[in-house]
Amino acid sequence: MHIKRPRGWEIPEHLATPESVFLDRRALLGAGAGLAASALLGARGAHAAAEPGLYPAPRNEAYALDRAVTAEKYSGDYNNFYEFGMSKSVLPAANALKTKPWTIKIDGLVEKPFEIGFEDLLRKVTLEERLYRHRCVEAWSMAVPWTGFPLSKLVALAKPASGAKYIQMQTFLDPAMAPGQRSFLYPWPYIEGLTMAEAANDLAFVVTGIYGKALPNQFGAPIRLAVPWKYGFKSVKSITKISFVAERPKTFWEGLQSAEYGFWANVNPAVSHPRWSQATERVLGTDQRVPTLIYNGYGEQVAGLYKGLEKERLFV
Ligand SMILES: Nc1nc2c(c(=O)[nH]1)N[C@H]1C(S)=C(S)[C@@H](COP(=O)(O)O)O[C@H]1N2
Ligand SMILES: [Mo]
Repeated sequence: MHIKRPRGWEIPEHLATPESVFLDRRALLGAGAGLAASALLGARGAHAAAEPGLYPAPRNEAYALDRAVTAEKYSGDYNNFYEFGMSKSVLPAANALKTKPWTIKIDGLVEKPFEIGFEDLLRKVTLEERLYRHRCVEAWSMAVPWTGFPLSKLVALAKPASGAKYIQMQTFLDPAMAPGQRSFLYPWPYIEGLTMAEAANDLAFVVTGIYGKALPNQFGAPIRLAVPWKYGFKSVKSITKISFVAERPKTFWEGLQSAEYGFWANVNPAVSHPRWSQATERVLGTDQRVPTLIYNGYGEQVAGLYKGLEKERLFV
């Protein structure tokens, strides 16, 4: 069966962005629809009261795109989330992800280890929306409006000790909930990490929402990372533990195949993956391949992080 999909340039900009969501919301509020609003609150109960108006968050215009936003119908049903299966169609399986309650443990080289509930964490930060590119190591890409807050804010809350050199982030471990974790072929749980300098960079973003709403499960609800200058596998999903450590973390993909997936994983079109070229990328929702950019186009903000590290495998 052949389904004709609109090409990227055929999708009107207003459909490819969550603008319509914003407009609907403004219309509702603007109409002074007190009755409608309280009816909504009544219907949604405690949740609505606990998260008053977090989404959509104001957009930070400093993070602009050179391309159209990828519509959710493409990005939301083409995901990598190995905990729920090895295919791209993990959306139905990810329904099993239970995100309430959700606790994040902060430990390692910090002033005082602690645990914080996801809702409590949200009360300590200010959410903003940023348009980011995302480049998977498999050579597909998308551009999406993430909602979240700078990772540096979380680091400040954690109060790391001076001996902390890396921040390690870990996904939940629950084979009963996540069928993929029943496979012994993978070094569960999923672990990722950054240097403290990378974590302090403005671009490193803790994500709690997308398309002007809380993260749908398949995107890594309720809280994930977005480090857009690195290959997508660095952007760890559904984080339950953040550890400040002195040694470089052994990451999930390194544990699996270190020759192909390293610690740094900075995007570079000139450095091929051992099994394919990284020169171009397929943009989700289009038939187009476009040139891949060094640091995925974010070199101005991040290239300085790697001065003096030229001997490292920075681009694998
Ligand atoms: N816990 C966890 N995080 C993960 C993955 C995963 O399988 N498990 N896949 C990674 C990869 S390879 C990519 S490309 C992105 C995909 O994010 P998306 O599904 O929101 O597009 O998530 C990354 N984070
Ligand atoms: Mo990826």
